[in-house]
Amino acid sequence: GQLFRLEDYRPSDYLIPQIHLTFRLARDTTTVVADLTVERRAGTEACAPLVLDGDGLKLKRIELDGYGNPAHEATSGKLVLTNLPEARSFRLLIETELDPDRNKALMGLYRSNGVYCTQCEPEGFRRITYFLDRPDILSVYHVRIEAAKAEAPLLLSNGNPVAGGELGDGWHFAEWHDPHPKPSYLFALVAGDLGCLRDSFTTMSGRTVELAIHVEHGKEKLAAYAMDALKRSMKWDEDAFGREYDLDVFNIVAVSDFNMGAMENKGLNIFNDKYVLADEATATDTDFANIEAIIAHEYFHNWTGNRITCRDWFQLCLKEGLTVFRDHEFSADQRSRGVKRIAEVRTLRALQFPEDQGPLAHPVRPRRYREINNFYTATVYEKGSEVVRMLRTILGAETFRSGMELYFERHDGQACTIEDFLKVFEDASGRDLSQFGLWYNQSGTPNLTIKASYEAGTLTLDIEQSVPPTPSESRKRAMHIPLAFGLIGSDGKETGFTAAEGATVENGVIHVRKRSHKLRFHGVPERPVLSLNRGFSAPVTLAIEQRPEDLAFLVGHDSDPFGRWQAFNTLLTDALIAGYRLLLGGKEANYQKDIAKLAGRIATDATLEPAYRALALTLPSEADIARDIGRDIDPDAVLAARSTLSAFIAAANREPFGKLYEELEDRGPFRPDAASAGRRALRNVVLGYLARLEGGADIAERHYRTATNMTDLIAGLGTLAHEHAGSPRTDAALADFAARHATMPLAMDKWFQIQSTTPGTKALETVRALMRHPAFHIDNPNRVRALLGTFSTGNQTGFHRADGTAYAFFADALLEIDGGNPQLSARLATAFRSWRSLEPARQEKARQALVSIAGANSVSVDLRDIVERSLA
Ligand code: DPP
Ligand code: ZN
Repeated sequence: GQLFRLEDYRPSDYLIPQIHLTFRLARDTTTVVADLTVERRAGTEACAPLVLDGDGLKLKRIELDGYGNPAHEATSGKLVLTNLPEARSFRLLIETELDPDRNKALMGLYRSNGVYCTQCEPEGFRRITYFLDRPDILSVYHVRIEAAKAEAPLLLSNGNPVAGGELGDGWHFAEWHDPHPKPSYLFALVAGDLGCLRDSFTTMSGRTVELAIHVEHGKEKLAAYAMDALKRSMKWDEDAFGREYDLDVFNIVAVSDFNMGAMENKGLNIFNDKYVLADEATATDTDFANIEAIIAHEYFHNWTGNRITCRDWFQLCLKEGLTVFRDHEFSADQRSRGVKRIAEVRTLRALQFPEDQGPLAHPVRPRRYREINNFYTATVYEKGSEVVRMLRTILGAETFRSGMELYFERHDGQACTIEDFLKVFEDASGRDLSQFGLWYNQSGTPNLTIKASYEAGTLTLDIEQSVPPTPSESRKRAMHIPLAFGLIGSDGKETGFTAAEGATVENGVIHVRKRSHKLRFHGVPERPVLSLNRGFSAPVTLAIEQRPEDLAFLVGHDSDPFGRWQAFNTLLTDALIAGYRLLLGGKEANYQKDIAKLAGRIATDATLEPAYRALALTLPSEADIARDIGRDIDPDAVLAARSTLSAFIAAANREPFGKLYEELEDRGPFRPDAASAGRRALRNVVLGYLARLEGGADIAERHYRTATNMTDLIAGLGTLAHEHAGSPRTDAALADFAARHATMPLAMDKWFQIQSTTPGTKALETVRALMRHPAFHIDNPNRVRALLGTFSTGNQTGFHRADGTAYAFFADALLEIDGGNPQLSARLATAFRSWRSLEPARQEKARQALVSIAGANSVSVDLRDIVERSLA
């Protein structure tokens, strides 16, 4: 693959202000006529060739200003026109022929369950027609769709509907016009036979917008929650950001074959149905929360992404980091802010930290790529969101808001860069943000090492920052790290200080800007307990010696919910790592009574939200523990340490946990709201503990049998399957679940997922067998992710079994998937990214598997890019 470099960007010689597209849809031969108005950019020489992108295209016809066959050279990947007219502007007509049924890559035009649909971000439009397929080319689209009425009664595209009617022979047509100039990656078309849930929304200026969610017939009711989330999102964006919707209609379509979560096409969002369809019988509380977040995310893109888009794909975080930040804020407002923040941090650490600390590390705004599809990463999205959040922390909420206003005002209708984004905040605040800008340009997770000492009213913090070397960046500059903090006195209240010197301290935030600071707080009345990085104000790792009794004190007294959660999490992690080391040394893991007591106290503290308690009592995952150990990892010992701590906490809390389990039983009608979900979450965490005790299998089985919603059903089944794998009652429950959900693919995904995550060496045989199950479809990304994705990322002992056979199996599976869907195989291959942190024998076997992929015939650019960077 070619290497693309940020510094090579230059504007296109030509613009395409208008495009008129006509689709004649048929399963194997769809024709597309693109009628382009092309304009030479001022300053471009008249002899400059026009080079259009294509990908696997078949050119049927080409006309220039009405004349056939102008001077051109066409391959499936490119169309080059030369000897163009002297006039600044001309018309170009291009006809291509597509075969949507054979498109298994799910980019461009394809069919999912008989529905024609498109995915064009980032470079799928070039699989539909030859075009300047780059985000800085903004065009007004007019789209005409013709199809057989029986096959596709519903015809949708971007913008507003402007015409429609019969064509004879059972065919019909519809025309759509989108007045907002947009990049090609936001183009969308849907045609098929779908059911629909309708509603409407009145905007802040009083305009009525017709809302529709299109789903398979019979599933309309399952879109109700998504519709509600959409209306709440529209209202929230008006209230929180002053952003109003700008078309007469807003359509959402749910399809079952989709590489991403969803896509923000202008006025026509296309969703993976996993993030639309939900009711209590089919979706877990996590699914409900994800639907709410992703509906919001795609809707918010209308302003951050669509009205203001990216100049080039290096700037992807301009829309994604900002839009994730916006959807996080939305969810925080709809649910519990403290709980939401803890969940965000857990996700960031689970997905982004390992990326930043391994061979696939890249800056939030990368400077190089071979395959842009591989940069839809946790770094661009989640760390990108953290960077926006830090900006708000540094500037304050009000100045941040004026910066955003300025951004919308100054850049509406443009394709922008990160520099444009930072500039509005510099202008709004009068501050120099050049050091802060390093967050976009420098990869790696910064570390802060802090030593604290107290003497005679003065608290001294010795703060050192370092950013570890990452691929192609060995030397790092000092970053601007906003560290929110609190000093807590022995009475549990914040203690003050009279002055601080050695670093800027304002509004509860220490501004770390140099490699080292000696920060002195004067006038501190007693030795305080430190609460640092409150609310996880900066995405960094912290190394600080804190006494267990200070951490326990924070668990009970920090006014910051994240700080409380973090303190307990640190205690748990320290205990787990100590247990792991004992087990590796051939000893038994042993744990302090205090930690079990603390767990019991948190579980039963009625002043704390149940959702918070559930998060606090969830032990760090095996992957979390492995990440904190960092090197030479033996996943079997990690699992053993975790299981023994869990059993230890359970044994010490048998009674209170048992009581809590009874008290929390849901007796009323199902409600998906955050508070109800929090109670279910706490009860299911407690179930996990109780299941470790004698009689645990009975409880889990009863939980499964009496469940009245998917959340509880899955909790019961998962506990049975993971703690009592292979037992007759587990097999019976799995068979029962499959029989009840055979016609519900999203529920069956969970069935695959539960089995692929059963710990231990046997899982490989299970996964192999499930790949031959009639319900396993290698073309369906959700199913592949449920079985193989979960196995590789969610089953540490199964995937990393010591003999390396799971790696070899997985490598073969990746190559098979790669033949149809390279984007999916490449994404799955990232499961190998932390291979160098394993113990040496496993490392070697993982390396061999990667090498075997690299050496295979016909590996896609996507997969090769991941494998080669992982090996580098
Ligand atoms: N559809 C993906 C998202 O919204 C890519 N834009 O994040
Ligand atoms: Zn997005």
